[in-house]
Amino acid sequence: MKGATHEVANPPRAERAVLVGHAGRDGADLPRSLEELARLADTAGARVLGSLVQRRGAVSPPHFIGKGKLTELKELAGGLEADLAIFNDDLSPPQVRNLEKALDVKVVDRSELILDIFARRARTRESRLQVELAQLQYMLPRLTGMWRHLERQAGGIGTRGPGETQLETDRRIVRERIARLRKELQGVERERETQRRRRRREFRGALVGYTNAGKSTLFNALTRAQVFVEDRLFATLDATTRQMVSPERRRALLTDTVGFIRKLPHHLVASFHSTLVEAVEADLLLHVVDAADPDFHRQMRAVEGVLEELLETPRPTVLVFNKTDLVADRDSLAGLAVEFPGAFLVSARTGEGLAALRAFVWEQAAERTIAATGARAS
Ligand SMILES: Nc1nc2c(ncn2[C@@H]2O[C@H](COP(=O)(O)OP(=O)(O)OP(=O)(O)O)[C@@H](O)[C@H]2O)c(=O)[nH]1
Ligand SMILES: [Mg+2]
Repeated sequence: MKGATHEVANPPRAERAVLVGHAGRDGADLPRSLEELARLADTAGARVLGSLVQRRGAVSPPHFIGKGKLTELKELAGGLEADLAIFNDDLSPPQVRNLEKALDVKVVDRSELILDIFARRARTRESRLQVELAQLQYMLPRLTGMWRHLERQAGGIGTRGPGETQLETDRRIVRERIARLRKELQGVERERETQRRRRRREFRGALVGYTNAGKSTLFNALTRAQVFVEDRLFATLDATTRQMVSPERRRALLTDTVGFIRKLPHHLVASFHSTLVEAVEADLLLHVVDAADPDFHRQMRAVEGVLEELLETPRPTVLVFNKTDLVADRDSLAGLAVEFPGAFLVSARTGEGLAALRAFVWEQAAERTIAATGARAS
């Protein structure tokens, strides 16, 4: 991160943000989705001061929201002295420009916000390359859009010179950088491949799930590792793999991965593709769900959606409902067991249910060893 030491000495003032949602996009999901947007904004370092929702009508092309809502938003942002309006949906490049002009504040959409968080959180060389690649790909059509816009606005003979050339140059620079990043990433992937080959013979499990479900906490509990855990979104960006050792000294590998979220920016999934695929191509996926989150059904569907996008063939998956210590109502836990037979109910924090989960992993590992030996024998 540039100027990191500077930031510590002189922390920047948090940006003041208002959130904007459109029921036309999220429907009944909107309140939850906006709550999540507020958490994302907080994770990105903004202070959320208010929000505005368009409940009726279709998405309108010039400003995404309708005229009346636009006026309302301008008043709200002005009254709160906001620097920033964060939209819960992806905006087209012209929409961003129109909105910034009308509102006189910076406008950011959901994808851009998530990309920003990833950029702040990326620590290893690989994740930095991946995030930068995603950001540039997100930016590229926006540069193009700006260029088209200028062309249209200025128009005519004699106005197509320097402006167009400059933007063409920008696009070329971005494209070249994208090509270079891709190459560097291929290099990193080759290094991984060597590691992967070495690990192929061992039983591998991978923790997947919605962001903040408690994957890293569970990972630490199961492997006694010290992976970073935080009550914020996207605490983990890099896949980490550690050994699990059974009482009989049997070994298996467990991988902790980046969390998923609904409307995960497409470019991010694309650039993290190799890391994610490697992680989720495990012998067993442990889908970790935050049992204490009232929204967990939707979160599960979002995770399943990303997994489908990543995997050609589904992997053996077991559901792990975590944070049972936060579910005061024991009946609802019993309900979960009925609704999802075969799922594990655990608390990574208190250790409740972990013994059964461990036993299951070892059982699976043993079965696979038998199957593999059998296959070799035949
Ligand atoms: N009460 C309780 N809190 C938990 C439990 N497991 C995790 N947490 C908390 O939930 C928050 C998120 O935990 P993480 O382990 O970072 O979650 P994650 O799924 O790895 O999140 P990302 O890396 O952001 O995707 C932290 O504040 C944890 O302390 C649990 O079993 N009970
Ligand atoms: Mg994590």
